[in-house]
Formats: sequence, C-alpha cells, structure tokens
Amino acid sequence: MSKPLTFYTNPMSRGQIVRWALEETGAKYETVIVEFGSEMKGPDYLAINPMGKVPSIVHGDQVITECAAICAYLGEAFPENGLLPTATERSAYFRWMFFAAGPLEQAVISRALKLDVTADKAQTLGFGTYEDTIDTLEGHFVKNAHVCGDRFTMADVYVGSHIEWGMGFDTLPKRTAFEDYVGRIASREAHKRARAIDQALIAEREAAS
Ligand SMILES: N[C@@H](CCC(=O)N[C@@H](CS)C(=O)NCC(=O)O)C(=O)O
Repeated sequence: MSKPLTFYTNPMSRGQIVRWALEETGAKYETVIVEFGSEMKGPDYLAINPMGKVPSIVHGDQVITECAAICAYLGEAFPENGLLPTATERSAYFRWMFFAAGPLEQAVISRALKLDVTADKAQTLGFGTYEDTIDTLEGHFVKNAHVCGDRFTMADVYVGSHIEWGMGFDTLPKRTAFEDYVGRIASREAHKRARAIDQALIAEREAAS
C-alpha cells in the first residue's frame, strides 16, 4: 500500500512549484492549506516546518521542506515517470537545481528588494553579480532545450519555475532562450493542471473574502 502524502501549501506561494512537481509524479496527495500569519507560525505547523513557511510535504513518516529538496525527493519517490536523471544527466541535474536554489534565488531577491549589493562584494557573494548569474543561466538554455539537455526531468520543474516566475514578476529579463524554454515546459499537461488547481483555490478564496 502506498504511503499517505500530504502537501502543506498556500496557493499564493512557492507551493505552486511543488504542486507542479506533485502533478508530474501522478501520485495521489492530500492538500492542506496553511494560512499566512498565526497559523503558519503556530505550533501545529511549526512542528512540520520550524521555519513556519510553505510548502512542506509529509510522506509517510518523512517530512520534507524546501521546494528544491521536495522536487528532488518526489522525483526519487516516484521514479516510474522518468523524472529522474540518467547517469550522464546527473551532473546537469544537480548543478542547475542547486544553482537555482542558491545563486539564482539570491541574485533575484536581492535585486527585487534593492539590497545594497555593490560590485566590490561580488567575490564574497555566492552569486557574484546579478548579471553574471543571469548570463550564466541563459548560456545553458541557449545550448540546451532542458536542464538535462533534450529531455524534461524534475530539475525543470524547479529551475523552470524560477525562470517562469522571474519573468512574470520582471525580476528576470525576458531573453529569448528563457521565453522559449518556459514555452516548452509550461505546455506540459501537469503544469496546466497544477496552475488550474491553484488558480481555482485563489479564486475561491477571493470570492469568500
Ligand atoms: N526556501 C523556501 C522558501 C519558502 C518561503 O519563503 N515561503 C514563503 C511563501 S512563498 C512563506 O511561507 N512565507 C511566509 C512567512 O515567512 O511567514 C523554499 O524554497 O521552500
């Protein structure tokens, strides 16, 4: 019998990344909506994620937090859909997943929040400069249709979400390689299903408030 899988999220959050990952696996899961504020910072949810942030998943007795880790975990937990990298794809898979979770996220957030990141700090900062980070990422997608080359893997859910959301929020430039890549991955049925579920939840909540 399969282990129960519970997804803690808020539809207006990075939980949308994990929703897409879950839909790609085809696994059955239960969604628990956690409200921002006192519920997310309350003892019940802090027992799952001491950061008091969404998303989180609980799979049987395993707790996983952090979008990138959840995507990687789900790829492994449900290997039947071919979302895991092959031996030769593993280098790109790990390289760009970690690049997106570390340097890319930091470069984008620090720019969006107008943090004081001057050129003389580039040696210390893991992302160096915003420009180097974006150019490096673009360089990959100029040469590759997906994170691991020709084939879609779970890394595309995570890296692709950063690029899709970044262009959507104008924190990432709309370069041709990024737009073409997002066009490819957003046309997947699991992506469309995931967005439809979260959009419906958002609309429901707006109507109720
Ligand atoms: N590094 C975490 C970030 C999670 C995160 O910051 N979630 C935001 C929503 S997008 C959140 O829960 N914020 C609520 C809060 O901090 O109170 C991940 O990748 O999962």
